[in-house]
Amino acid sequence: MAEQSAEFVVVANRLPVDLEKLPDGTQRWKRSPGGLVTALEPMLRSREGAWVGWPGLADAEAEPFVEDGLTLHPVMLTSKDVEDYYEGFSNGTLWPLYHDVVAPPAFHRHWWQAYVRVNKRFAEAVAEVAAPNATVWIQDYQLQLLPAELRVLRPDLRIGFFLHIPFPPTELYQQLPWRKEIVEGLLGADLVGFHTPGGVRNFRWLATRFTDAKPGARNEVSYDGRTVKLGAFPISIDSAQLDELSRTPEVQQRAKEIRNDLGNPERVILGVDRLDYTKGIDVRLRAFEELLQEDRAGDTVMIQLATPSRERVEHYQTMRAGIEQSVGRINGTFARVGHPVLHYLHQALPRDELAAFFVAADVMLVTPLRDGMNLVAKEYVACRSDLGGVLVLSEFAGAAIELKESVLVNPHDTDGVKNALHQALTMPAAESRKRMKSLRRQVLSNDVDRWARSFLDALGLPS
Ligand code: ADQ
Repeated sequence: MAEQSAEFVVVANRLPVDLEKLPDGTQRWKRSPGGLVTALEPMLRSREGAWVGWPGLADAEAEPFVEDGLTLHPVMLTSKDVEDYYEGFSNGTLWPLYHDVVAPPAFHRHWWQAYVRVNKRFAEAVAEVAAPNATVWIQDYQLQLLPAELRVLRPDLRIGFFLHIPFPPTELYQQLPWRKEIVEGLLGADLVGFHTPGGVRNFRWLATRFTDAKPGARNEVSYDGRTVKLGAFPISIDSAQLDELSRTPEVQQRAKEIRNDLGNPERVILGVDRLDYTKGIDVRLRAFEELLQEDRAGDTVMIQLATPSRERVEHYQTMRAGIEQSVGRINGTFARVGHPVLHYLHQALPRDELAAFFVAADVMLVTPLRDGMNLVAKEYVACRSDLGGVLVLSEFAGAAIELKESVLVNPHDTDGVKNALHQALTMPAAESRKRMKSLRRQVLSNDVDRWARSFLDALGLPS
């Protein structure tokens, strides 16, 4: 593709393809599917669009290439960049800070310098591919300086930014030594999107407090002679596709096999997460353990599926050790030979297998201490066309605003989670069906396409 010719550009830390190094030293591309890719791919392809991002392999070289009308434009990172920009500032500073400091964020100047350096590199890459007056949509917390950097290089572009994680309460955000720079970075966009109205409020307050931005109409600020729009755009999933997958005879059969393999217990509880300290996996293990101790769990088996995540970051190593210790303790106390009460799989599962677990579970436990949205909660609902199952959901997940008919819990209140779990395990079918029906109405009518469309409409990209 010629330079500066993409009319629509998506920028994310990661490309939707991974670069892999084979044992013989050669490299190859591998697709890494995800909700965002599914939602944006048709739009990108029909507009001869481009996706700019890191292909996931440090110290590598790769050239841009075109696949089915979509240009994939790699931005390269050295091992030092990965250590300081990605594992350091993104995941050791911003991630815990933006999740209500549930783990202490670390502030290191050399991490910050790497964040600035890499954001500038992304800006140069986007400036190379975007056509005159093109629309650029930047994704997430790793690239918060990019809107302003890009505006300096290419004032002709229309720039949108969406944050996939929570934007924290103002007092917490103010701990950040580079708070002003990041707010100014985001104000380089024409539209800044969050999952919830709370994120909009926090950002708006900080923008007027720490920069020259002036409050404008309700969801706007004026800054640097421009109007910056702010908005809440709760993300969703490819609901119809998951609904369809979950109804297939293969998935239904596999769900039966799973229950059979568990010894056909009366009730199955499920947790599905990236292994992350924000997800409150420890919270739900504690609630289940106490129910077992009090002999209130009945004939119940729990499954926790956890995708390996950020395994080189220290907090993740200690958290994993803690969870695995709890799993051992709970089974050590309550299992019988051949019948664990708790199954823990530290593995990423294929989509159809995951759908079968959702179909097999009577109670879905989603208990993050903080979560931007939480797609797992929506995926569970999409898989329950039988109207079976009860969703227990943390009030601190963005999804709680929309999924009001779930059993809402405060994950900091162990008794509360325990009682909610008990309520879910013993809920009369008429009540749980009614709740699931209303949850499904929400999830099936608000899918990820609608999310993308509403953001791009607000940004002014014609359909
Ligand atoms: P995440 O923190 O990754 O996303 P989430 O929204 O729950 O959290 O998405 C996780 C995804 O991984 C889901 O699609 C889930 O099915 C999948 N997954 C988890 N465990 C798995 C396993 N063992 N095997 C296979 N798949 C597994 C961030 C924010 C969220 C926000 C999303 C989207 O932290 O708050 O909802 O981005 O904006």
